[in-house]
Amino acid sequence: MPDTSVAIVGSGPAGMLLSHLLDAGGVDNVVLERQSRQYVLDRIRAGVLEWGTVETLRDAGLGTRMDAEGHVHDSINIAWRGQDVLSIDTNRLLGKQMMAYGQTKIQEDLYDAGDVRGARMVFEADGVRLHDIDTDRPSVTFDAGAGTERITCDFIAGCDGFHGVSRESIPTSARTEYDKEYPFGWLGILSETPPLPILLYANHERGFALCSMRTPMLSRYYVQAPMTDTVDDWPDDRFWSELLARLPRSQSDRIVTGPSIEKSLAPLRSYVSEPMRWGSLFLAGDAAHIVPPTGAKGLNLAVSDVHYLSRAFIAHYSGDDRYLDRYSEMALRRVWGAARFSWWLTTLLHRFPHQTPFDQRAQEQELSHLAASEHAQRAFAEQYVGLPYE
Ligand code: RFL
Ligand code: PHB
Repeated sequence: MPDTSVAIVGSGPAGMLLSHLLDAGGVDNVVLERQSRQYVLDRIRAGVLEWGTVETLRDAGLGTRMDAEGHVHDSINIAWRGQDVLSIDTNRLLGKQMMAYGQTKIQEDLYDAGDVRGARMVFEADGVRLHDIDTDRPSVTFDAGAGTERITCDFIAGCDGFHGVSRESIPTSARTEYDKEYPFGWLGILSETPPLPILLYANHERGFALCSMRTPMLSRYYVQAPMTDTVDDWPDDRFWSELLARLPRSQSDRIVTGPSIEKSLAPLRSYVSEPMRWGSLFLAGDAAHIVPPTGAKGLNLAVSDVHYLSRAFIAHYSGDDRYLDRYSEMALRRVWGAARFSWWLTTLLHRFPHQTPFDQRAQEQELSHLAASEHAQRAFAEQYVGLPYE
């Protein structure tokens, strides 16, 4: 008998949600996390959930605090030329909304639920290694005090993010990588100020900007910045004046500024590694793919991967391997939809090095067309709110 059915590497949203759903489906699992619990909780990341994510969390019994504290968005707003603001009302167009609820809180909810159900989680598991993934008796080892501990299992779920070990355990000859780096990053701040009530993306000659929220007294803002900058190049005064300069007056006049309580610079990248299964190893979330944050898709893709993967493992233990065999192709269909949309929106809204006045006008024309065409808005809305699960 193996020590567990599924060894899960990584306790981010993908790993912890998978553990939660497997427990609910009666499938034994162990989670190994390289960092401490507090370290994972302190990472500031995503903020906008697709409705499919909201419903997955609710169905898993993880929706109570999200429903009490989350903020429902009916629209996505895009500004350009420092004047026009287009509101794409996804609720009117499609009857679908989004939820502003921080990844930090989802992570807390998942750990708290793990404590309640007695989840087996190992934090600060150094030197995790995957073994025999091309057999049906794989194992995972990690450094444990005096020596090495080994966990044997039926399957390994690689939920260890972009810099994890799982993807790299698949022979390079067996996978194809699709990669695109962007020549800028996002400088993000959190500030204890009342946010704009709307989610607002801005295309501007000075560069992209985004206004988002966490709670009624916690705002999240981003500006495009060169990756050669550091956060020290961006004292609060510079950040606020740059943010305000990139927004139309109608919006910048409503922004309440204040000291930042967090500031970080994140690179933008599109990356997909195929297939998402190799033998007994299944990848989910950022371990298999990265999207630039412009479409707010990364966390949502992690949740849809885990939706497919948990269903596949649970069905396997009732003698049905249909979903397991099709996991990679099913998950990748949604991944590529989001990868394309995130790339397109990044290209539309950012200022690229060597961008000419022609390029700028072409971006603005595409936004004007979006404003004029309900068909174009529907196509945008359909992708922003998230493609349906299969
Ligand atoms: P994570 O969250 O990176 O978790 C992986 C976990 O694995 C651990 N790990 C290991 N554990 C054991 N052994 C090893 N060798 C290990 N190596 C790594 C790590 O410590 C970590 O705890 O991946 P996961 O679970 O796949 O979740 C993905 C999301 O975190 C990510 O896609 C989103 O944050 C992306 N993202 C957004 N997604 C959205 O859906 N909506 C958004 O609004 C949104 N905004 C964002 C974002 C990401 C951002 N940054 C910082 C890149 C905004 C930003 C600025
Ligand atoms: C955020 O609130 O952090 C956020 C919102 C929208 C995005 C990316 C990040 O596209």
